[in-house]
Amino acid sequence: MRKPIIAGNWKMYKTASEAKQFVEEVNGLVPNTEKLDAVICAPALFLAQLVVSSKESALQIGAQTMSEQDEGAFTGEISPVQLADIGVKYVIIGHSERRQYFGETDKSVNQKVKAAFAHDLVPILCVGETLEHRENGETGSVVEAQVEKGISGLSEEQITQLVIAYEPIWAIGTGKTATAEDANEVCGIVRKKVASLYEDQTAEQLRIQYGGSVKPANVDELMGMEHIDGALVGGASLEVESFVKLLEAGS
Ligand code: G2H
Repeated sequence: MRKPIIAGNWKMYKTASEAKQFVEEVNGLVPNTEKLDAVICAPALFLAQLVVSSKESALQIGAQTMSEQDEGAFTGEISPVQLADIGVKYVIIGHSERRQYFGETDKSVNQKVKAAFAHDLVPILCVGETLEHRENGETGSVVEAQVEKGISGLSEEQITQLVIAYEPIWAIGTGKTATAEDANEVCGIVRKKVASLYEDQTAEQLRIQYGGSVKPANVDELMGMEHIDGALVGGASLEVESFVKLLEAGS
């Protein structure tokens, strides 16, 4: 049985005081940690404060990106060493917005995934196709290639700890959600691809999230699907009420 994981991705929203207030309100409302992993991936600026604010709760804190380097002259970057040092547990890697606006490639994404594991951070590796890919019938091949390149060089053990988020780019922040069947089909393709590269039981343990306009109204149906083990949630993770509803649905 795979443990469900609901992760909020706040993107570049909230002030420090709003972030602190959110976590303080959510702290007591996070369901039993045995049943679900609940994560908030906040702007880097607030991470240290939120780790402290969520110390007594099951809520875990994640970053939205990081450098693949441990340290050095890389102005503006944040390293996996620094994230791990302050108690961050998860890190989103290769979100489509990072690939689109910040030049991240499958190669750099793979380096970041490996760097995350090297410092005991759990990477949430994002993959997904554009609308054009989908209309051209290239969804499967595009996603398979992103997965294969993204996980290159990982051990069987690391695959069992990894989280892959399937996020069709056309469904991100648009209000359009893939149907649960379509999302499940692509998550199944992801698992099959991993099974072709690793042991079957390793692929069975891999957790795959769906992301793209997930909200309380559609989360049950998505989470009910065979290959969907959780959600990566942007907009609906910004309000306490809807985030808690998502956690309740996931547990
Ligand atoms: C996709 C998702 C979170 P939203 O980017 O990663 O955002 O739920 O707003 O579509």
